[in-house]
Amino acid sequence: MPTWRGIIEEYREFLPVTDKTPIVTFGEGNTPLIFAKNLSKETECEVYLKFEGANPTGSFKDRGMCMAITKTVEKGFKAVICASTGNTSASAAAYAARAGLDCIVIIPKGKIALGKLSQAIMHGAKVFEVDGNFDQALELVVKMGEKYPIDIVNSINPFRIEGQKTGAFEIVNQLNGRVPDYHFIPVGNAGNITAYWKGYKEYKDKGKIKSLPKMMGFQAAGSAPIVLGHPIEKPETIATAIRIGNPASWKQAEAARDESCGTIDMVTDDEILESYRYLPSKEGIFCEPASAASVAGLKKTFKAGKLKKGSLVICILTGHGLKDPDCAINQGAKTYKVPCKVEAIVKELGY
Ligand code: AN7
Repeated sequence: MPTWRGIIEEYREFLPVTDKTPIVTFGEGNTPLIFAKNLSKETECEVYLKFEGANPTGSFKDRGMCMAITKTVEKGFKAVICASTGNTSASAAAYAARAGLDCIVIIPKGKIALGKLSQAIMHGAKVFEVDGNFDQALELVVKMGEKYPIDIVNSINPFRIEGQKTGAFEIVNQLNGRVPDYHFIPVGNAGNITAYWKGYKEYKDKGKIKSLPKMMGFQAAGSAPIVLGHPIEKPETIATAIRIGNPASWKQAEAARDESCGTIDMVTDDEILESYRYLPSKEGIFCEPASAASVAGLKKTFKAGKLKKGSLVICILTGHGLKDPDCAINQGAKTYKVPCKVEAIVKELGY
C-alpha cells in the first residue's frame, strides 16, 4: 500500500463516502508546499506556493474529479460530460478512462492550451469544439445533463467542491497546524475559491484550527465579472483557463470573500505574464498563465500597501506550466543556433 493513498482515503472522515464506495483514484493530492524565498523577500512576508501542477494530470482539478467520478460510478452512470477551458476536460478524461466511463468534452473552439487538449484526446474523450465561449459550453452541458443519463462533472456538481476542499486541509497539515493569514488564488468559474473556503471552515469547525485566512481571489482583467459586478459577454485573457464571463459559483465566491474579510480583485494580462515569467526563473517553479494570477495578485496587494508585514501567505499554483507550451514559447526567449563545436558555445557565453 502506498504511503499516500489519494484524497478520499486520506480525508475520508470529511468526505461523502461509505465503505462500499468504489474509489477511483490516481493518488492525487499531497502536492508540494514550497517556500518562495525571493517572493517572500520582495513582499516582506512568509510566502509558500502550493504547486497543484504536481497532481497526476497536472492541475488542481484532480482533487475534485477524483471525488466526482467516484460518485459517478457509485450512482451507476456510464458516461460523464463537462464544459472546459481545458484542465477540467483533461482530468475528467483521465478519471473516466480509469473508471471505464465514456467522457464527453465541450470546449470553446481554438481557446484550449495544447497540453490540455492532447490529454483529453489521448485519454479517449469525445471532444467537441463549439463556436462559443466557456459559459455557453456550460449551458449546453446543463441541457445535455437534463435530457440524457450523463453525469455532469463541472464544479456545479457538489462532489467536485468536496474533493477540492482537501487542498485546504493539506496546507494546514503541511504547515504543522499553522493557518495562513492570506490565501491567494486565481478565480475563473469560482469553484476552487469556494472549495478552499469550505475546507478551512470545516477544519475550524472540527477544532483543528482556530483562525481562518483572508481569501484573496484574482480574476483576469478582461474576464472579471465578479470584480465588475456583471457577467462579461465576451471574456478575453491570455490566461485561457480563466477566460470565463459568468462564473457558476459567483455567489459562493462572494460569500468566501465577505466571510473571510478578503477580496476579489483583478490583474491585467501584463501583470499575469510578469509573474508567469518570474516564477520559473526566480523560484524554479513553472506554472501555467492562469495560475500566475495568484502571485500577480499578491504582488499587486503588496504594492498597494494592503499586505500586513510578516504575514503567512499561500499562493495556489493551479496548473503546470507544461499545459501551455505555446504561451511559454511566445514569451520571446531565444535559443542560440550554433555549430556543434566547443568554440561556438564558448563564444556565445563570452568565456
Ligand atoms: C489552471 O478547466 O474552468 O475558479 O474548465 O484551469 O475553480 O474555475 C479551469 C479553471 C484556475 C480557475 N487555474 O478555477 C476548466 C476550468 C487553472 C484553471 C482556474 C482554472 P475555478
